[in-house]
Amino acid sequence: MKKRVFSGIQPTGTIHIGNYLAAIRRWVIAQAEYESIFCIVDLHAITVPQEPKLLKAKNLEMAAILLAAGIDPGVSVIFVQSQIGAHAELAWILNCIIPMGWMLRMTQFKEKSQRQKEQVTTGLFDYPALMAADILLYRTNLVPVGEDQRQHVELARDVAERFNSRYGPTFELPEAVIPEVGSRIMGLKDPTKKMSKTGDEEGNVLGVLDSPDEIRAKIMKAVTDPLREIRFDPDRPGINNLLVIYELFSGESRAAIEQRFAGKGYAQFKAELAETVIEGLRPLQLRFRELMEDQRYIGRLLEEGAGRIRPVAEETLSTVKEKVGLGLPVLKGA
Ligand code: ATP
Ligand code: LTN
Repeated sequence: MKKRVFSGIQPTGTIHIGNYLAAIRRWVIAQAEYESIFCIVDLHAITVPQEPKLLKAKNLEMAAILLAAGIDPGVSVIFVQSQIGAHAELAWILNCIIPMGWMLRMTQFKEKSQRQKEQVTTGLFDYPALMAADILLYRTNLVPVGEDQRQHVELARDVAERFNSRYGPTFELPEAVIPEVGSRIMGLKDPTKKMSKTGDEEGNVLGVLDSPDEIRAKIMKAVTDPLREIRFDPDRPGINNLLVIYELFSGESRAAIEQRFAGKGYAQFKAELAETVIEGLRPLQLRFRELMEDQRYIGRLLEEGAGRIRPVAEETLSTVKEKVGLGLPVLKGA
């Protein structure tokens, strides 16, 4: 039997090249080999305040980006999380078996809650339980994500083990699949922190829908260092990040890249990087614009996607409820 892949992305902020290189582009490759399900996680998005109309529009835009990137709805399932009620319901049940201590260790919550200006919600704290529900509902084997999600996928695995040992074999144990290169694309302005969809200043984030001029301007202004030597070196976060981006968009080897730019200046490297990124994103951007002309088509695909896998989610949920003892016993009488 084919292994099953599941992953999710929040319909918020600017979809950036970190999301694209570490997640979306790898999902496109995964779908050829694995049975794949990709989820637009709007219930995760509302863990921080969202403008209601914009959130709906973002669900649609995110679907269009996934399709434009090459997710094939004839092969994979794409759907919006809130359209399948079982996610929230399973998350509640998992809440009741996840020790608080496990949740308190989640580093993303610590970072996000420190950065956030508004009041931090219980939902933001509980985010990993909902993510575990997403993964476990579909008997997922592999979860392709960026480095920042490793701890959450491990939590999902721990929850599955705990449930299985308490109630008998129920869930598959999921495994994170994280790329060796590009699992953490850094900000252009602050290359010591990951590029982020939300809360990053303009110029730090390279959006997959950015125009060629925006891409050129942002890359030319990206922070480097005074060493003027174009070489992969994790101790030089600015230039290293730009080289990793070049490597992933060009598909060239590190040796070839270093050779190509030996003795050249940062300005020339940046100019070539910008053109490589522009070319790399061009097909996606063209297809995106076409798709957005027919929003009904995208809506239908999302409905169909949810319709196709809802039975899987519901079956898992009803097994879980049965094992936990929710609902009524077998009734005697007429
Ligand atoms: P936010 O920063 O608002 O939390 P995000 O940029 O992390 O958003 P998500 O929707 O949370 O975006 O993530 C979607 C996928 O992109 C996840 O698999 C995540 O690991 C990956 N990802 C996010 N940021 C980066 C990055 N800078 N480099 C590589 N992968 C990333
Ligand atoms: N938390 C993830 C998005 C996400 C996800 C998932 C990823 C929600 N549910 C299930 C993989 C599997 C993030 O990228 N911030």
